[in-house]
Amino acid sequence: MNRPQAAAALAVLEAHRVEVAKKRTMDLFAEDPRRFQDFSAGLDDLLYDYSKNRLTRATLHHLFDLARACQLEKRRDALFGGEKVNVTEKRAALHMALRNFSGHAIHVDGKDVMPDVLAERAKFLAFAEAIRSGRFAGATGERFTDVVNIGIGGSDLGPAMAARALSPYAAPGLRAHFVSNVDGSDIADTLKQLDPARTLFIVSSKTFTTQETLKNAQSARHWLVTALGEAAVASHFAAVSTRLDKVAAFGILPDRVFGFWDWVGGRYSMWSAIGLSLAVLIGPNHFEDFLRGGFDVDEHFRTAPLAENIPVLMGLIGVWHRNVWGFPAQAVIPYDQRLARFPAYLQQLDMESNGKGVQLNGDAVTQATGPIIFGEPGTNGQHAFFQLLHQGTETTPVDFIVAAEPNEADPEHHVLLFANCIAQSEALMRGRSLEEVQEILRAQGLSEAEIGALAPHKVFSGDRPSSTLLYRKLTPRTLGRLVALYEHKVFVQSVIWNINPFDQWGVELGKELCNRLAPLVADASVDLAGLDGSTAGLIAARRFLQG
Ligand code: G6Q
Repeated sequence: MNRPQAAAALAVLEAHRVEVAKKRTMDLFAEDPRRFQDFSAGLDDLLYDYSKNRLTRATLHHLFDLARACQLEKRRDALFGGEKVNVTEKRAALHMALRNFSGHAIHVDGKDVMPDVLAERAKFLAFAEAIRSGRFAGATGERFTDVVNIGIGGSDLGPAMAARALSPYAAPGLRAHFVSNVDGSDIADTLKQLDPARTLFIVSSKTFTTQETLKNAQSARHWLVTALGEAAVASHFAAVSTRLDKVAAFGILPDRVFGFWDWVGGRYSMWSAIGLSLAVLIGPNHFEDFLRGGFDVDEHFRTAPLAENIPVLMGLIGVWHRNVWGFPAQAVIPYDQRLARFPAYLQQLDMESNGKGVQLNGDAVTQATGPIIFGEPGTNGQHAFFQLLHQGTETTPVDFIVAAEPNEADPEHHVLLFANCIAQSEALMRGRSLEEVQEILRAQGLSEAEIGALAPHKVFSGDRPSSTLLYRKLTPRTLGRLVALYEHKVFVQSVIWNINPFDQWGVELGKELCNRLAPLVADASVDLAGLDGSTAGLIAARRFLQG
């Protein structure tokens, strides 16, 4: 860190870690009967419990000092104030305007964007309703039963994650599908299940230049035209893009093209018309509830004091783990099967935003930045990679995410699900010492020789940190809150690290090289001279294998 105050605050935290490390987390609970109450924060029916992390009141105090040294509140206000916080692309990052229910103006370059936001939202939600009601039908007059979103990255992961999460809110008889990969098997496997007469395609691409999306859209168009003729394109295609000129060239009718703005980053765009497939599936009212969940968190993030501010706490505790303890990864484990795609969604949100090595001024960072994010739903993960979480040589902090109430009617499943979730966080914290293991094995009647051989394998170090996000039920509003909490957590960390979370230059080089290599892959007669040995060798091997 080359910002002196921030570096000083971080140095205080590093010294403080030595003190904290002298105590076990279990002892912190034993010494402080109020630890759960004091190390948790709430937002309506959502609770963030961070008491099982290895930290004390002094830790939080030092973390808030770090936040102040990095001018977190000023930077947050600049974000909400529409300043061009995305410095490398000279843009604001105002996805919050898409879920602004305050009635107040939000300015970008001196212009209130809210009238356009509300008009565009009304337009795409009216279209969603027309599809749902059957008012807009297919070319043969049949009602749409299947909606296929064609998009990738930020134009896919959010709506795909949310469509699964909110499936209990879907209209009966409507299915949403998501095609993203340029691998032809993705679209082929999807189309196999569909009847062209009842299928609506939504081509979602901010730039409308993305190779994968354009290729998939062309294949979908060909499939439709083969079955129903060229004229059917008008009623079976819609698009979401900021490039209306490029969409028109594809043959999609202007009144079926829904826009958004360059101040909405791709991975922050599910609140815009990029959420159209979700809006068709769950309907305008539920979609607005989802937006309201995002707004709840914006208000909380903007106004709650640092000590009660959930995204601030999440971000700073992440910094404590990443920079002071040196933990390289962060697991996110939803004990909610319908959040199965939430870790993948967060992978993009977090790793594309904070996987950076350069500060805002172009200097190299001097501390670690974004952790590796991974996860799978519990309880499945328990039977797979949790071994490493409990006994591996790296400590991996975990976010557990769980509802108090299921969407399903069967309460017995949920008792087991919830018990598993809290058992895992307890086990990670509590651990099991060698003495405890020896005692258990003795009670089981093992010989001392057997105990000596087996006991070390059954020891758990404990003190493995975790936080739990508990909410009443996975509703559209809850999902909106979860997504916005993580968005702002990522922002908080970017401020501490002094990096730009809103650009993604790291994805460009591969795209550029692909464009150069594709003609060499396509045409076996092209000479491979000038390529590195491995790249040339792999193309040659493919040519050979293809005969
Ligand atoms: C997200 C990224 C990226 C983007 C995709 C799709 O923040 O910019 O994931 O969303 O590359 O881009 P288009 O929407 O332009 O097709």
